[in-house]
Amino acid sequence: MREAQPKSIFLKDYQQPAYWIVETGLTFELQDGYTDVYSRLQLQRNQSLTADGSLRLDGQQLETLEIRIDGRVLAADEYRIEGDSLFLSGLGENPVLEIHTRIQPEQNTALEGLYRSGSMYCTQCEAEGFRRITWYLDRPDVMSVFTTAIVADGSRYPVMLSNGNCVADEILENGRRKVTWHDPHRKPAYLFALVAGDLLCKEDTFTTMGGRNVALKIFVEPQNITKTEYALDALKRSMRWDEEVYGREYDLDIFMIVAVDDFNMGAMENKGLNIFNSSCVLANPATATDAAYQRIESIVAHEYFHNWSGNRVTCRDWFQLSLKEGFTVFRDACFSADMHSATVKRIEDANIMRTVQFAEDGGPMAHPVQPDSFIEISNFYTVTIYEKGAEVVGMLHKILGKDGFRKGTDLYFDRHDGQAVTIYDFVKAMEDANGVDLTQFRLWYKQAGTPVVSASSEYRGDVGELHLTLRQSCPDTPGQTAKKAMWIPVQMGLIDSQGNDMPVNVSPAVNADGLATWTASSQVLHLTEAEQTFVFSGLTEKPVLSLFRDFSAPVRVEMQQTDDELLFRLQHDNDGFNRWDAGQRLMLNWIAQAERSEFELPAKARAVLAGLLADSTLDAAMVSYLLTLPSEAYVSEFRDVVDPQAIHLGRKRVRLALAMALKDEFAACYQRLLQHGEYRPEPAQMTARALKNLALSYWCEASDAGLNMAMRQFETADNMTDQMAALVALVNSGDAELAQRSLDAFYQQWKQDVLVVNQWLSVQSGSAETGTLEHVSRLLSHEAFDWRNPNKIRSVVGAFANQALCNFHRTDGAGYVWLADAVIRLNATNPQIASRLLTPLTKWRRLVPVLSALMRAQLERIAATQDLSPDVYEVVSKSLA
Ligand code: 0A1
Ligand code: ZN
Repeated sequence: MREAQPKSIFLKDYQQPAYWIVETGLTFELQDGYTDVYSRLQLQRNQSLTADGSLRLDGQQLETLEIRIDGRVLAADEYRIEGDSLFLSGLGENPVLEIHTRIQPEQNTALEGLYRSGSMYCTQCEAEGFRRITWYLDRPDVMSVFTTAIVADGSRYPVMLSNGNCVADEILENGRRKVTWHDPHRKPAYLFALVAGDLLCKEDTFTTMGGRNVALKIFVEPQNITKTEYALDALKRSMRWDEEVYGREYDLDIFMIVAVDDFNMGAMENKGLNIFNSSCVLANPATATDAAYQRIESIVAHEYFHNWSGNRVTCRDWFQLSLKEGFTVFRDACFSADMHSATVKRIEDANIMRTVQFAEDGGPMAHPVQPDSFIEISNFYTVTIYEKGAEVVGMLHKILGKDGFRKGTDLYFDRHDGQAVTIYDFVKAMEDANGVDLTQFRLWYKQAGTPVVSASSEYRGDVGELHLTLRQSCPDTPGQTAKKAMWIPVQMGLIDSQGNDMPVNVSPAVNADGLATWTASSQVLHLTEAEQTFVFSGLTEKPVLSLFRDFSAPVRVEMQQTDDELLFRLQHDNDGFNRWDAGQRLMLNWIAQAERSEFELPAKARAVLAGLLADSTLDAAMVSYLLTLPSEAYVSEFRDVVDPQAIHLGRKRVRLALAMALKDEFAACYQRLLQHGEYRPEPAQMTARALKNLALSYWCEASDAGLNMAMRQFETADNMTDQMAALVALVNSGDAELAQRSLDAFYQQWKQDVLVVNQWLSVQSGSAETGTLEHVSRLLSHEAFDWRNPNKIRSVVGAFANQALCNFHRTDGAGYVWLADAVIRLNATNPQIASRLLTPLTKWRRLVPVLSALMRAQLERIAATQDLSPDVYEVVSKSLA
């Protein structure tokens, strides 16, 4: 373990800075091997503090060449550098600070600050990357107007970009080119960006609702210029949607997107200059799957929406991260729901919550949507901050209704435009705009852990009443016990024997605090106490309960329903999300049963599933989800003790039983949905392909005819969705020789295309059949692999540890050793990625004892490694605590 352990930072310690930075002038001299950065900061003493003229600035891995205050060069004894801090003293009210630093983008493998990706320079400054560029007050509440000059060899870097508008472009006496950008909007340093490279640009324009003409530009490496159309289209649709749904207009004359191959995350919302992981922006039909198209659409929208939720109104400190992320994920989710199917989007989001977020909430890294403390902020770009944060905003939407919610966001944007604010301010705007008290609701931001709601009901036929008792509790999480009851919106319905919703008359009308218990317009029951009983009256028959429709709250629901009731709801529930939920519960029961003995699909269930497959009036994408078994990770979240090998076996048996029992139906469904004509990434075609390829995957498992069809589809497909689906089917066919032959052919066809090759890597690493330890180890020395590229690491190491659970959880523990080796290696080069890869190892406590001990031993080995980064240290130490 390291000598001086990194320290936690606490929300309660927040203090305003001693100085503000009114203006920031930057000049970057890009040279081979190093970059000189000249900054000129116009400071202003913070009047609200009794500051004494001393100041601490943040900096990391900087070579400090000169510091001037008000034009005077400081002698070495006039400032102090200690670790990552620069201390200055004796500053006046409005000093000008000029600093010359030298940095080495070429050596920057952490991909934070200024770094090289291929032949270009780019930046990533969120959360604390700017301090790797120059000494600064690198915190989101310090907002400044930036002017940035880039000086470089114009022939090698014809494109030089930064935030805002280009205000000058000149050739210097020495022949180098200097391009200057000015961003009129005050912003924190985390939104700063710079790009320089030999890039091509795809252009378009957008006219805003106020009549402003905006130039839209996507910059890519030349070979990718044919992959920009869809992102541009998604961008225009996002801009229009934000005007229509939130009344938000874009505010600069230019909006730019740049695609880079080496990027730690998906994308970044830098003001006017979004930088994207190339996998989240580039697509054409031959190389991108429908899933990739949809990911691109939602990430383009997400980053664009940040222009208001994040940039115009930003975060006071990083404990408020979900203020921008939760809200923006909610916004992009509604956008995707509007572009495609709202039900399907809800299913996908609930699936992530249950598979990944509930796991986080139940593990050692559990934290509230507004954390109280952290060691390394990079570790807090989590599903809790993003997805649970979005769910919390979604509950506000459910509680306030569409119009009330919009009143709240209008007030929030108006009130706080240009400010760095808190989650409290966001909720306050919702309260003030609607005249409601959300004090109890705020607990959703403060309490970690997944609440459990258990439901029990009793039907009293003689009086036509159903008595429903709901109890809520929330498990202890690290540092938090004895949680209070939360405000949980329960969207619900009562279904009669014909499958119709019955009228709801509920009492009592108000709870102990006088709050209404039922909102008829949204069909929401408000659970606000630890235990509440609701009486539904006027019932002419015993209803089937449908609770938490539309996944109305991020909770675990415990409710006894028989397999027959579940099957009934799978068939009849008027809420598409709950049809899926009922089906998943049923399948969980089947999997548990199949772990113990051979499984045969019950005749009744067979009939219902066959009916779904044949029903062409249903949304095909929804049907494909209804027929998809819960993943092994999903199943694990419903177990107290996890035995990955047993779950794998149970799931495999159920899958085979479904495939065999519905063989003819799958074949017919596949044939019915075969598409002719040109591929287009549009909703109607996408949903049909989703179901067609699901049918193919089952059909393959049941018969040679299906397998032959997969081979044909693999060879003849004119689009990646179909080719990839066929490849996955062949890889998982159980015929090792066929799998390898298909993988080889695919690689030969696509080895020139990095993004396709990454998909090829992840298909094999993530497969139970091919993703063996021996195989993934060989992939690490394949020409297509590169330890410096996060996408490739995710495709091989991430896919192995998160998807092929039976391989990762080998009973000899070798999978854990292998992952720990990867983490230790990456700790030295890219701590953010190292730390993210650790997640599967944090789950050791719930595993069966033998595996648990083996996994823990690997965490201990990592903990004992020299020079652990704060990122890895935090996750490992919290996991072992
Ligand atoms: N704000 C970005 C996410 C992001 C965060 C950190 C990064 O680098 C460490 C990069 C991107 C978003 O929400 O899209
Ligand atoms: Zn975001």
